[in-house]
Amino acid sequence: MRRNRVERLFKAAATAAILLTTAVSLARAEGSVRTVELIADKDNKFKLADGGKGPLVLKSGETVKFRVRNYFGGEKARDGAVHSFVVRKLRDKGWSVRMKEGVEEFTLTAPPPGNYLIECTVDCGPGHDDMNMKMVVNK
Ligand SMILES: [Cu+2]
Repeated sequence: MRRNRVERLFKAAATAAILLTTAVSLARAEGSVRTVELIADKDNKFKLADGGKGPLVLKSGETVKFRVRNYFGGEKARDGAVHSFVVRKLRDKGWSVRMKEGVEEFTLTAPPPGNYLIECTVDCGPGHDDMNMKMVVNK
């Protein structure tokens, strides 16, 4: 009888410890991801969340969760994309995302240090040819 209760208590404690460890590691994983908010605006310009024109500054190797608010700028592609988010040099690493109206989220890894250019490749309307934002990646 008494032994059963001790065993049960021990099991409960072990379960609690596992849950706690899981919660801590989840919190840690989330803490290492940086969220960057951008606007692909209706005037066909990329803007930082505060409306600034950039550059966007990242740290090489960091995990970046992009949250882009997309607004229709006069023209959209057949697939419904109103803008895209493309770094030509990094296309094969996932830096090529077509975006529809509303919020698009995607997670990427910051590349080696250097200067890059984020471009829109969708014919989005007036000003499209200059729709880009400089991106500086530091060590
Ligand atoms: Cu465009």
